[in-house]
Amino acid sequence: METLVFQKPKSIHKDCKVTFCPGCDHGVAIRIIAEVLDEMNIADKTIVVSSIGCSVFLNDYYNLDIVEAPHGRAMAVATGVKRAKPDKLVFTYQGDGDFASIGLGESMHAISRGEKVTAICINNTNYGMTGGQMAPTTILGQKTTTTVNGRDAEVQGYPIKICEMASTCEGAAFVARCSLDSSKEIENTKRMIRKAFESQLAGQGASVIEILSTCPTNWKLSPQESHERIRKELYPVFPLGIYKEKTSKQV
Ligand SMILES: Cc1ncc(C[n+]2csc(CCOP(=O)(O)OP(=O)(O)O)c2C)c(N)n1
Repeated sequence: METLVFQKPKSIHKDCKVTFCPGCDHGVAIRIIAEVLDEMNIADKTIVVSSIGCSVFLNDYYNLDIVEAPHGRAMAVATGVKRAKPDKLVFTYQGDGDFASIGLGESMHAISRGEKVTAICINNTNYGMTGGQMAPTTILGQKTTTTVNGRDAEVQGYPIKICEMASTCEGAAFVARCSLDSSKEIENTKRMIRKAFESQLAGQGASVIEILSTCPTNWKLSPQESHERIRKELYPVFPLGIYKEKTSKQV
């Protein structure tokens, strides 16, 4: 008798090849989002807005309707898509540079307007695709190719905290920060993604899921060391948890 030990979610192309660096968490994030869509049976009514950065090849992975947004404009594009197709589940998949640097205006205004879309932001504390420059989320002391002595608050300012900022918006319905550094956290991240999608489908407002993720190539750490770095260095700066959750009565 054959036992099924592994299969790809239906929302992922059968023959897709992983193009991310070894140990990068983007692949895990993409997979668990697909699992949630399959489990909720909503792949057919989903439109993804992909962005510029390591997530640019999203259409090579997802067997879903995808719109590609220019760098930073994902939440603006998602706004248009959702307003044109209000019955769809619309989510963005963005890097932290895309969401919180070039796209900060688009992101915050869409959340403030309470657009019924979900932003999934992969926070790897640098610009991954372009070679590891400082991002708005780079933590103090972190060495990047543009902060070779480590980020210095006097010179480069302080890191931006996506969930803390997004949760101040009245239009935000569900905001959570999670991580992929262990199987327990992966399961928790899946639960948070599901809650965000459920909140969107209930018409509650904007939802934001920030996922702390590895970038072993630019961090110059092994995959295992990268997860250790998340626990040791990123958790204290970016605490995990739900930052805002509107109940259905508050809609
Ligand atoms: C308008 C514009 N400015 C700059 C770039 C160059 N660029 C491409 S990807 C990228 C950074 C992406 O970093 P992030 O959004 O954090 O995603 P990651 O690659 O880390 O997943 C930049 C600056 C661009 N493609 N378009």
